[in-house]
Amino acid sequence: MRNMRMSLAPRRAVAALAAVLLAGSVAACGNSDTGGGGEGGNDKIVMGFSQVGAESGWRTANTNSIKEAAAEAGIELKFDDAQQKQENQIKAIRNYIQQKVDVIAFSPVVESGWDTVLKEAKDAGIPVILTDRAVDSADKSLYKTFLGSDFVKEGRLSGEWLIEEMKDATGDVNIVELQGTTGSAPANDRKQGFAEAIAADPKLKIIASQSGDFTRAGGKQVMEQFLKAHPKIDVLFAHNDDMGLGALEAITAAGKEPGKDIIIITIDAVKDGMQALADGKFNFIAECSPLLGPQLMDLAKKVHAGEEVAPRIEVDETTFTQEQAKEALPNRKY
Ligand code: GZL
Repeated sequence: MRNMRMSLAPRRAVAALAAVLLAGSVAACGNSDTGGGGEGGNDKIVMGFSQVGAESGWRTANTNSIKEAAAEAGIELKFDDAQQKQENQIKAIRNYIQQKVDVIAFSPVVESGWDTVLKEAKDAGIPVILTDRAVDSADKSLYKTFLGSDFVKEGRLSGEWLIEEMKDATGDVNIVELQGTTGSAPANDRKQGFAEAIAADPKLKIIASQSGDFTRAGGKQVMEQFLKAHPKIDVLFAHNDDMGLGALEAITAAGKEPGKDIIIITIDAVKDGMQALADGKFNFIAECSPLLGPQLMDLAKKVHAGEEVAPRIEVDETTFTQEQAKEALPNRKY
């Protein structure tokens, strides 16, 4: 068979064409979903976030902090508002698993019922970060870390202020309590911390305690019931500012002066609560910072890079009296 030798020129063209095609295919592989998570395979970290809802001023400030921090950190944020329903959070987390995000973060509306979906995320190799509220899972390997507040301390500081405030009072001091969302970590822990603190003075008595679900409407509705059922109420302890603000309407409608006839203690220190404190309608607020966004994004980058992170990271917080609120208000970020 005649030796089918090709001239050099066409061979070089063929080799050059092959090299171009090969380089192109390698580049395409290099851009595949190698680290960007989610669709498209870009190199941005993709975070799936499930938020409790939009029930309070605190939650709005928390959502703003997370969205602003994600943009600042160059993290692609998929965000879902669960409208305070656990089943919506579980659905959102399953969607994020399907979408193969790089990291999942969420604020669990209640403490229990998360093990199954968190195990699905773990089996999918997607790290989970808890923010704001905690879960009661015994298996701590189901999430990388918790970033948020010490709610027991917030309740305790509230009770300790009341002990001092009432140290010279004579006779029983009747306290009504507006609890946060039933089964949530802040409600459980704030109730515990407050009760432990006031146990030091037997004249301080909680005569009624009910959930207002962290909303203004809930606080107003339950306070109306408290006022109808109890002729002598000396103190209101509300687990957040918003329920306290709702209760203000019920108290004034009942012809009583908030901050004087009924001493009001709340938690959060959002702007509207701090204004009520400065105006003398509230008497004490224990701060609970919603500005978790920047720390959450730093943690997401560390976790995505496989770095070890502390199992629990608590945020710095303080407390406010009426005078301190007047000084702090002009500089409040939320
Ligand atoms: C506390 C947070 C609580 C706030 C409420 O970290 O979970 O939920 O205290 C909010 O205002 O609704």
